[in-house]
Amino acid sequence: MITVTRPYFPERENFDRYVDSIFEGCWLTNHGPLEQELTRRLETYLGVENLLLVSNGTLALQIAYRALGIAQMPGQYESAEVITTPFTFIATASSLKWEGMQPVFTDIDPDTLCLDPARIESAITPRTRAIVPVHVFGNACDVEAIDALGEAHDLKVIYDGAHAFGVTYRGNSLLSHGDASTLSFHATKLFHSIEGGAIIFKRKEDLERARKLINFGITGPECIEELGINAKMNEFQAAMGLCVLDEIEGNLESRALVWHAYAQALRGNVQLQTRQTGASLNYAYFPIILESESMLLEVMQRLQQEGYLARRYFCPSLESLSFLGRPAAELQDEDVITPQIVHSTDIASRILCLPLYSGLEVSEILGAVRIIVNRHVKAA
Ligand code: T4K
Repeated sequence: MITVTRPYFPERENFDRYVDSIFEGCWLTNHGPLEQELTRRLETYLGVENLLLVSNGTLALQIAYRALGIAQMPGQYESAEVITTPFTFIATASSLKWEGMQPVFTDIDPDTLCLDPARIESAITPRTRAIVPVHVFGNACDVEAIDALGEAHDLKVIYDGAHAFGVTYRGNSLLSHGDASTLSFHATKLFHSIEGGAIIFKRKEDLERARKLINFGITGPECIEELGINAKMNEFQAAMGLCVLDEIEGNLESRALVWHAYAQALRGNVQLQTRQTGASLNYAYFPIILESESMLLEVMQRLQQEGYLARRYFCPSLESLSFLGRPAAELQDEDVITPQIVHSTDIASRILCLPLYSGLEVSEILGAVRIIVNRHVKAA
């Protein structure tokens, strides 16, 4: 079966060398030498400063909220609101709710699939503390417009860049926008450390605070400065990250072949995500948007019959999940705004991500392409 993705497995001898160094050094976690090396190398590779490695991309978001002071702390303030997109993986919104904040969903641009900046301003209330946009499938958000809104309304901006590893925008790292950007290094990502993630802060002081928070708030042998959690990356995660980074160029080249083969065969036959001008491609995902949900279900079934497991990223649109909604009492409040979501619901019902990973042969995807094109031609 050709699955939607497959983890990148680096050269075994390279991984063994890093693992040998772990055994020799007798150091497994808590800011070990490989974690430090990976931090330095990622800062260089990505062209960023103030990068903090953490144990996964969900905790990266949660720690960023805490370090920037927007997460609700008991008794501090009630019902902090954060504007975010409903068209994303559940972790973007659940991390907010988990931290005691209320996600307020505003609609996406139906072409780029990212948060539409024009819809953000009318959703801002006195309770709004931040904006959490997502670079969906590695496509850059309209960062200029969103950063400007954050500044104008004194809101923190945290970009969920889980899909945006290595993406540049107008020559600089896309991840250098906002007060912070987060990454996921989950096994299914183009760069991974089995599980893992990172936060890239604009300001050094936020990085330093976050460094404390991921280690229980501890700053010295007998010094616990504030409430923290355990969100550290361990040495085996860092070893995998280093090996995957060693081979990142080949990984990207292999993905690019598949991505461009899909694009060439499908452009004009089926709707594709509109890429942001000035942003580079990282070949993380290949989504297609079909004409209707019934056509999507039919295409998915035909693909599965032929051995292709495409996935409905992202479905459902998150505003439909009642556990992310407001408590009933809050809905009575006069200043509560519930923006209308049209595009995200529509796109979520008819979008499909095709198999894409390093090592997938172009010849292996041709069957999938044929099924999609034939179905489209029949429908037209
Ligand atoms: N923000 C955004 C925008 C995100 O997309 C994500 C994660 C996060 C935040 C949170 O980051 P993390 O806390 O996860 O670091 C997968 C990933 O688990 C998840 O990391 C990712 N986004 C999401 C988009 O995709 P599932 O539920 O689709 O994973 P799963 O287990 O169904 O795997 C997908 C395919 O990969 C399978 O068909 C088989 C293949 N696979 C998977 C694994 C784990 C393998 O072949 N081998 C493997 O070891 O969520």
